[in-house]
Amino acid sequence: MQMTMRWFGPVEDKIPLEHIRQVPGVEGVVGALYDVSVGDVWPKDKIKALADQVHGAGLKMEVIESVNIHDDIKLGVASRDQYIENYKQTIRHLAEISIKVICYNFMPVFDWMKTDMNYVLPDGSLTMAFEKKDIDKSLDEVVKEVLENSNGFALPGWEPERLAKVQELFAKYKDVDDEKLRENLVYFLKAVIPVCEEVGIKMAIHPDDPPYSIFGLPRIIKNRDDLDWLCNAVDSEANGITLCTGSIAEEPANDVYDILAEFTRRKRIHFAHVRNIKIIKDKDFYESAHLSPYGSLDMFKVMKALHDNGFDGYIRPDHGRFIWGETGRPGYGLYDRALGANYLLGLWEALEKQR
Ligand SMILES: [Mn+2]
Repeated sequence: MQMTMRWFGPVEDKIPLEHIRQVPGVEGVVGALYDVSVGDVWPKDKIKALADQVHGAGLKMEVIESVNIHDDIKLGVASRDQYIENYKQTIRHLAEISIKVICYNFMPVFDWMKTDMNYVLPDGSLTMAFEKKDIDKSLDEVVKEVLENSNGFALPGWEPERLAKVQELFAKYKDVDDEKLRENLVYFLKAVIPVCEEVGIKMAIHPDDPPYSIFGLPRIIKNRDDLDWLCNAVDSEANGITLCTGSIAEEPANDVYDILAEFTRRKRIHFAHVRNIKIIKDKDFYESAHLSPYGSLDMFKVMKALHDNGFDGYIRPDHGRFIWGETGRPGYGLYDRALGANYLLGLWEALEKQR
């Protein structure tokens, strides 16, 4: 198991690599290029420059989050073939710089959705929350609120230039239902997985966040059966999963521990996002501190499901709250993610020593 933290690069992230290096037990960062348009080939020299910088700080970079999928691939229009060729080239470039895992998602329009970016907890810390009443507003209103409450930081998957045309994007997806989206994902995977096998990279799909339809958009990676379908659609270890405990748990009917155990056993979980969420009522929730008593998930059971089934992939504490006066990109402060990483490492050490 390799503990990592996400890092948004020298321009986008105000947290220095040197600080991440000082978090005990964190061996690497999960990186990405943020100055390449979605759909374009990632130039090898830019990937190498990023990797060199990370390595220079004494950290590894073996996971990319994310190489985003162009909408034309999700929509299944003719121009997708060129974008898929570009994606294959990016995979080859990443492999040459020793990348092992590519996290991606196949969600139309939004990579994730929260309704409150500065939800205040009883201890005064700030976190992200999702409340259904706030999503029943108009689409434009919801998008505007999220973008305005990002503390001035670009939000991953919420590129303002893309979301400025959100109504246009929605119109394009009007004829894409779950079935069509599944076909388009399989078309993409059948093209890229052979390249991954050849160069030794694993794809790892992030589940839908939240794992149910919002604004009438199709959703296909929501639960155990969807993950089973994905694994069978292209039966290769290179066709894997980023298991995000928070996203999966946002649907209370999902059994997070069983899902973790099954897909770890099946060797398909290459990357784990481990965070806790607190269900407020029905499907409303906020992202809590990582410790079990603060959320609705039992984090010992989460780590045990990974550990006891032979997990040897990458893990990161996913999001954190803002504490000790820190501000920045919502979910990605240093302090609470560092606390989360160390709590998870503590649970792991106990599991290892009890073996
Ligand atoms: Mn996640």
